[in-house]
Amino acid sequence: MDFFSLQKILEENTDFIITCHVNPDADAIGSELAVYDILTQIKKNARIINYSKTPYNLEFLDSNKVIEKYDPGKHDEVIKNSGVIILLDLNQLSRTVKMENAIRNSPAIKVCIDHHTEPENFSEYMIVDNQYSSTGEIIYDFLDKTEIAVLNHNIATQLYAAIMTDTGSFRFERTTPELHRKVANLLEQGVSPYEIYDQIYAQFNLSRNKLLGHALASLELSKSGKIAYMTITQDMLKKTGAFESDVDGFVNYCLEIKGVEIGMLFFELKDGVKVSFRSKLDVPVNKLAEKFKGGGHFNASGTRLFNVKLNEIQPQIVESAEELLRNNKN
Ligand SMILES: [Mn+2]
Repeated sequence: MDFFSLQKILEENTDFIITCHVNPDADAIGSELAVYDILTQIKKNARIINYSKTPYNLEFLDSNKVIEKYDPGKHDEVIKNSGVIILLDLNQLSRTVKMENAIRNSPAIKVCIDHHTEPENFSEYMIVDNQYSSTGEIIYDFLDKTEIAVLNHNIATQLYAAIMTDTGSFRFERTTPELHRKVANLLEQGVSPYEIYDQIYAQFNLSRNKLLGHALASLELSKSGKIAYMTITQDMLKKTGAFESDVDGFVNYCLEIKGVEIGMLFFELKDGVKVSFRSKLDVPVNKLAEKFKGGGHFNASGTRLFNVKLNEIQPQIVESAEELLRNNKN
């Protein structure tokens, strides 16, 4: 679908639901709030309903507290009766966890705007392009091309937060001259890079940094020395009082070791294991995630495995990562 077809859908409908993936990041939350502002500007009814609670370091983005946490009793009817459901920063309906059935069964038009690989084709209205740095950048282009609404200070803040975080503060591969030109236009709206960075990355609870200490202490290197991995257990969470969302970004420390090409974070869930993969430029860790029922981007991916034990799955995944590196050299 192109931007003008999307514009038409927004203009021709009245009631909208906006949602994103489980454990939302700033790209998800910022994109939602930007789309919400656009819809509000063109006098539409919009609600943001998310499966997960907003992480506390992103709450400043939702200063009017419009994001609702999913409650089946309250929201299943709303999802059923809405005209359009806009899904952001995800391209598989299962990423909405317990909202999936309500969304799948709703007769609403489903619009998907995303930049991940391997989309599930659940709708004819999809803008999915993994050449984009972030979902926020797609929203930027949509606004820029269609001029459906005004790029105001709030939208600029949301999109800046989305783009800054998904580019690793403007260092990942999709950080292009064009992207910087777009971001310059966001800054023209008076957005403060210092303030947004500070809110997202420098206002954590002490418990999060204590957990980071445990994570760093758990670091191990694989035989080849090219894979570094850390492990977070439920016990560490309990000890420190940190949240699952606090581990966002920890995995990047694995790549900050000389000679390491793949970084992995193993997070023990109550009923399984969550694994995050990161890699240096030419190593496709999306392949690794796909091998273990997950997905994502070339350099950043992940998976959730249920009914497996950490100590059993960890050596298997480390070995698969070694294999990927061996094959990648050929
Ligand atoms: Mn994203």
